[in-house]
Amino acid sequence: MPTDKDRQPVNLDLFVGRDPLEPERQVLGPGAVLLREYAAERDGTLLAALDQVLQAVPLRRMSTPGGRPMSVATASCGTLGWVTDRRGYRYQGSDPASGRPWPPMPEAFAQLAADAAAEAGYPSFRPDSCLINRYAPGARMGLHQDRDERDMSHPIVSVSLGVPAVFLFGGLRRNERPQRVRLLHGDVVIWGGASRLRFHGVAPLKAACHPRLGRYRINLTLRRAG
Ligand code: MD6
Ligand code: FE
Repeated sequence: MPTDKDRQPVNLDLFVGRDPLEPERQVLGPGAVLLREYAAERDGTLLAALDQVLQAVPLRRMSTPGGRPMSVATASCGTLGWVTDRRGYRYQGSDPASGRPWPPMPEAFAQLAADAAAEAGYPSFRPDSCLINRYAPGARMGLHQDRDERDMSHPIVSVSLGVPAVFLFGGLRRNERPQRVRLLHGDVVIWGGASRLRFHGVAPLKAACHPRLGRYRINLTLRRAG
């Protein structure tokens, strides 16, 4: 006989596998799409390239303009890197920690971003900046808009690797309640067009273990910043 306990719904936040009912391609809004597992078959190439980049540029917790350390550890590659400090948020051509240029963007990153963007309806996207974010358990990203890029006609391409996270995808105004979208290893979100300035963030990471990345989630955010 099934007991009451057996009838409890599965807690999907703690379930690390895929839900077979979730579509491969999910429209999140006008110009915004989630391509589930789009990067999964290239993950070995991406992770090898990531290791190379992180040997040249260390992950570090930057400070917000308010002076508080971010919970996420970051680094960049490409001709422009995203930085934050007391002076604000911006892109710049050199790493403030070393004064040296950022490492070049691996072709595997650029190609993935171009392919995913084309699949989402942005056929001529070439990124010049890749932000690498590493989330440990508890790390999060508050709701914000991406508005430091020069030309807003280019989309943002966001690649999730490692442990699952809940992506918060809001509206054009901060007070709109965000959609909660579970992102697993290999998932790619592309947002541009009418959704380019939508507020977004990442809920605090739950503790979990991924066979390749251990307790971490890595997010690659690819942009045309300059
Ligand atoms: C993420 N990151 O790490 C999403 N946006 O999954 C962002 O949305 C982001 O880390 C602008 C600047 C820095 C970021
Ligand atoms: Fe963002």
